[in-house]
Amino acid sequence: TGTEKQGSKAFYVTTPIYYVNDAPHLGHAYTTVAGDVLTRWHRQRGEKVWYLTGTDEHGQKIMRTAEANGVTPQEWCDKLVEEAWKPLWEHLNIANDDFIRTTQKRHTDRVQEFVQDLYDKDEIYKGGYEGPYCVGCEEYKLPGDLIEAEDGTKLCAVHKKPVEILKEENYFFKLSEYGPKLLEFYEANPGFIQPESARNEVVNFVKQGLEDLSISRSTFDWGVPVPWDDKHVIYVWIDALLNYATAVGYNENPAKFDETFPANVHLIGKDILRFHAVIWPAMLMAQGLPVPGRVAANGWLMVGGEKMSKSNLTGIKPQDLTSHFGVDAYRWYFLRAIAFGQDGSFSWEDFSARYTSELANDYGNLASRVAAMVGKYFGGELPASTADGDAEKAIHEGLAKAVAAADAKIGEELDFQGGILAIFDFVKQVNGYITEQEPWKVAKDESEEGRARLATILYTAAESLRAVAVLLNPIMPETSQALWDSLGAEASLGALAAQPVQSSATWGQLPAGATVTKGAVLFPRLEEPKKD
Ligand code: ME8
Repeated sequence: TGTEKQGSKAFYVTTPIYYVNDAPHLGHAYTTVAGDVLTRWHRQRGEKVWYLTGTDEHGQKIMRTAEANGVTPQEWCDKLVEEAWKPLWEHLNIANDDFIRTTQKRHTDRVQEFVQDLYDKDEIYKGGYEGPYCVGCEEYKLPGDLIEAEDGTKLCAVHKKPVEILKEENYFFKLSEYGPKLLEFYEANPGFIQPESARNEVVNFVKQGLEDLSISRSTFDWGVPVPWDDKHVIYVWIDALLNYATAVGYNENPAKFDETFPANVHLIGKDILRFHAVIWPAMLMAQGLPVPGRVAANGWLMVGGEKMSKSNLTGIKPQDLTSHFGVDAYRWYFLRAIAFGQDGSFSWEDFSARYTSELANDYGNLASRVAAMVGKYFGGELPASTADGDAEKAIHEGLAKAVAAADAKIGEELDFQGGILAIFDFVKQVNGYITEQEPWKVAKDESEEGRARLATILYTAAESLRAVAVLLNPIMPETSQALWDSLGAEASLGALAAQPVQSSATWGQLPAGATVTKGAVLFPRLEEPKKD
């Protein structure tokens, strides 16, 4: 599949580069957290990974926002990037390797070279275009992309705002010539577009025939100048898509470029599917560059039945949720609650209910009970397991199953929900094991046999938690570390992030004698419940 790494190539993951007309919201954080989990998962497979995010800073939308705020576009972008975007990714523990801004020279120079090269190859010509344009999308719209207001005004179906009729003399990329090649490519690479519904949408769109693409604008100047005609700036989407190449050394650092490009996974929202699954591969084909392994579209986070957007936020910021539930629970919740690729709604009630039952009760309580019992019955020194029976074998098997399922689902299929469920099914199994084995009763039997039985039960539970800490580390790194510390695992096994997921089911890694302590409560009881 496209997500496998080849040879010495790094596993390269990207998010969209976000428009900085406003601060990030839950929707942006959703895609970025998903990318971070995928990144950490592959790192924990021992792979070399490169995770890129950044900001899209050119175009009319940004220019108008800056004007409305009485500053230059560059000043606006600098402020938003430093005060809103970067701090949120830091707050959410996003482990990106680079942050590209499209106003950086390392980007703009390379964009000019790329476009000049296409011009020299006769892939670009001068022509005219007139049509409805949505500034929100920064895109000329086709008739099928429009809806009609009650008074007959044509609206963009995404933004529900009037489109503007734009007439320009522009440069065009011969996109129409790439239809057959793209269809052939989709056919040969069925995993290229995920999910299936997105793939079907793109295939149908391309089958209808592609029009050439206007790749320059001459009615405003906030963009990268067209190198052979400085009355034009390069269309913001051409500029933006190229970030995936310029950030990893296109035309600048061949060694870095070869070991990184193309992306194994471009994570995007389904609103920008055509750009990534049609225009971007066509641009690369035109240059003879390799096309990405996969374009994975997440669904929309909805509020009140509408796509959550900058103008439709209902006032909930990522920080409002992290201050109530904590950063780890936040990272976990959206991937757990929504099947990746499907739309999903957020509600305080659902988050609170899942937090309490799955994180605090199932996971957090298990961790604290086991540590408390090792403390109470064995003075905090992990006993050896000497009396494994059928119940223990069932746990070993359950763990092996959970690891295989989680690795396939998260690492390969980008089915984050399925992977998380597989891990939590195992957590439930361990809870069931303790309930059945009743160690508090076994503890009353002070015979040698009784002690051996108690030791085996507690070792089995602690060793299970050792694996759970490893498996959940990509999703909830802070709580996994706290659990790792509480199990005293670092002393014998080393750093948590260095534990390979593939071998996490190998039984017996936590040595007898490990110092188990009752650490901080992983998921504290929530403050008074919040309501929508
Ligand atoms: O489109 N639900 O930037 P953008 C889920 N600059 N995901 C959402 C979302 C929601 N309600 N709202 C936003 C752009 N997203 C371009 C991208 S890439 C070369 C250029 C996420 O600021 C989702 O990933 O409008 C979506 O694709 C992205 O934010 C759009 O961010």
